[in-house]
Amino acid sequence: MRLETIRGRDMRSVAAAARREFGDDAMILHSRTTTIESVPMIEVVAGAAEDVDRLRELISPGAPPPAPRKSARRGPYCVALVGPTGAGKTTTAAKLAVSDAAFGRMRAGFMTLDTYRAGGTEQLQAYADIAGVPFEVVHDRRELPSAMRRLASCDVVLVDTPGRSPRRDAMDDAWRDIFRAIAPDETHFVASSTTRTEVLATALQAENACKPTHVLLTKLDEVADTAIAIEAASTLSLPVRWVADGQRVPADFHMASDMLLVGRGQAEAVAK
Ligand SMILES: Nc1nc2c(ncn2[C@@H]2O[C@H](COP(=O)(O)OP(=O)(O)O)[C@@H](O)[C@H]2O)c(=O)[nH]1
Ligand SMILES: [Mg+2]
Repeated sequence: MRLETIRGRDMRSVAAAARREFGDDAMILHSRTTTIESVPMIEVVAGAAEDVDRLRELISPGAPPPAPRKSARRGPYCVALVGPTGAGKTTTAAKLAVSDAAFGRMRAGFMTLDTYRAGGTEQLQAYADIAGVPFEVVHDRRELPSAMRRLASCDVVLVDTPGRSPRRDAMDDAWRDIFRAIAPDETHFVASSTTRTEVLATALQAENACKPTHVLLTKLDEVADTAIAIEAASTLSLPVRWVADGQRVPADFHMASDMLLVGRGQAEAVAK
């Protein structure tokens, strides 16, 4: 799949350039205004129609964040975050708990399995205190049932994890054992947009055992070119519901479709 970032003075000229590049069925996935040496410019990410359609499916909001399936048996809806250390999992968990783009008015709770890294629990505890969100630390599988009972009044539980340790060791096995017992309803592979796509693909493979259901791209603010994030979504081939573009909780958190796609009508009008 090939996408191109095309810049020009106005939409007409970038659309013409997109058609030269991809033929008459060129489509525009994303557009924004930018300035280059103080000159206002339109920047678009364009591709062939079939590629753009496939990406739209991956990035479309799809079903809204699911209604919690609360029952005595199932308990709160569990959304887990996995992925490399430093990708933004803990910050994103905090955003998910309080952002309107996530679960709206649903009552969220935190659970962390990040118990052996220095500062692992404190970071999320601090967010929990500020937001008034219940917080549970689980060191061991045997602690899980009681932690879940204490979170039973929540609609959704956000599960933070340590990320893969460089060596796959006993610590790694310990949290993965708890993770399997939780069996989250959704598992988002949290990935920094600044990481090269090949490296992300390997990191995703390393998390296979956690069965990721989505990709959540962070640090969009640190990439100059949105096409990079869009290509990462394409390579990882999992749906992308949410993205993050900064450190502010929860302001820098959005629906992926709002950040990465232009409206379909607009895209088609542009491509004509
Ligand atoms: N620029 C930027 N920084 C972020 C973003 N998300 C998280 N961070 C920062 O990245 C660093 C690591 O985040 P953290 O949540 O601790 O990552 P974790 O190890 O995956 O839990 C922190 O300094 C965060 O403030 C983002 O979207 N943009
Ligand atoms: Mg963390």
